[in-house]
Amino acid sequence: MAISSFAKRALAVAVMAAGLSACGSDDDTVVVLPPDTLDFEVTVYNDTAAQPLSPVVVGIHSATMSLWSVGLSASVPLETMAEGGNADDLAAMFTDTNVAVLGAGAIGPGNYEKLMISAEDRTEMKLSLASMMVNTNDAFTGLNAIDVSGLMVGDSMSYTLPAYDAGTEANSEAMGSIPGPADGGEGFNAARDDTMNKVSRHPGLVTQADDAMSVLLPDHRISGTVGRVVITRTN
Ligand SMILES: [Ca+2]
Ligand SMILES: [Ca+2]
Repeated sequence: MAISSFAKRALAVAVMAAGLSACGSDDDTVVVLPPDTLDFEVTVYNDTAAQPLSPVVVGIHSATMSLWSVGLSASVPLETMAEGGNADDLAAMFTDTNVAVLGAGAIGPGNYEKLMISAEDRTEMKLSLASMMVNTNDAFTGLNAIDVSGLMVGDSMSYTLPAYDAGTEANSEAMGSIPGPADGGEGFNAARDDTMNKVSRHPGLVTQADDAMSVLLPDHRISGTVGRVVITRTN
């Protein structure tokens, strides 16, 4: 039976204390246990009708790191992912003991992908995830700093995926402005022509039923949640 991360930390402290108490005697050996690595399986489900999800970035990080904050302007790496679907720069934000993995490819409507990620055991273990709905200007989804430090081996946590607006590109859904298969238009553009310039829950897509300039059809709409994530600790 596996020992919980908390129990291992307590054991490490006890061993260290025993080592320290031995100082001054003939036996001054201090035992330092190597950091444990925790393994997680992260399954991402796309529940939309017609919105492929761009290759997902999943990371585990400290409490001081955050990929975005609702109400604040998006970072350039988030803007890059939310407008064009490329999460490489977001993944590069995970440095030192913060780790990230990228999905193998886009996740189509009704499909899912399992990603494996391992991270050094520590007190703060936050899991974040991000992906673009590619038939949009700058709509994305994800999880922001979910605490996985207390998850036991074999246990799972499930979350629904909300739709966010990066606030970095106007929601015209016009021809030439959407990188996904509904349009094949532009992805990332460094200009910020969305008057909000802040991350928010997505207000809803403009379709041809709303505005003849839009290239989107009713199936492209996103309402409520766009998918689910199941996080399972495997080791
Ligand atoms: Ca927008
Ligand atoms: Ca932009």
